[in-house]
Amino acid sequence: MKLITAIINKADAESVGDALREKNYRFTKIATYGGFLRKKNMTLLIGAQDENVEEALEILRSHCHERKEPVPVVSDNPYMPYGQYCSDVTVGGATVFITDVARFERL
Ligand code: 2BA
Repeated sequence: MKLITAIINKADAESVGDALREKNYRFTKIATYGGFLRKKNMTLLIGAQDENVEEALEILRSHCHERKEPVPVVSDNPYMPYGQYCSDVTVGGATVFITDVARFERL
């Protein structure tokens, strides 16, 4: 068994959840924050059998989209006050960690 930890955009969470439910995956959604942008994102914990991992990743791949997010440009230049100029970073589709589950119990 594997634990798939997927950090996704909040905006994609509903459609990913629907698609996972449709295929009978069990998962937990946690409201999280990105350390860099400090914006809300969503983390999914998906416990999946080894043979289902690729299908779960395919669901994430097809429902999680890249987005551009503005980041304020930091500059020493007094003519560029903080927050007035922005640059874009590309966020997502999904940041995924796959780990082996040593033991799984529902008590
Ligand atoms: P954030 O930490 O808010 O990062 C949002 C986006 O900002 C990142 O998108 C990346 O494009 C950029 N970014 C992050 N750190 C950066 C840095 N030090 N310098 C320049 N640009 C930086 P993604 O890579 O798609 O990550 C989306 C979210 O996934 C992250 O939100 C964070 O919550 C999570 N994440 C990404 N990599 C992670 C990791 N190695 N460990 C834990 N969480 C991670």
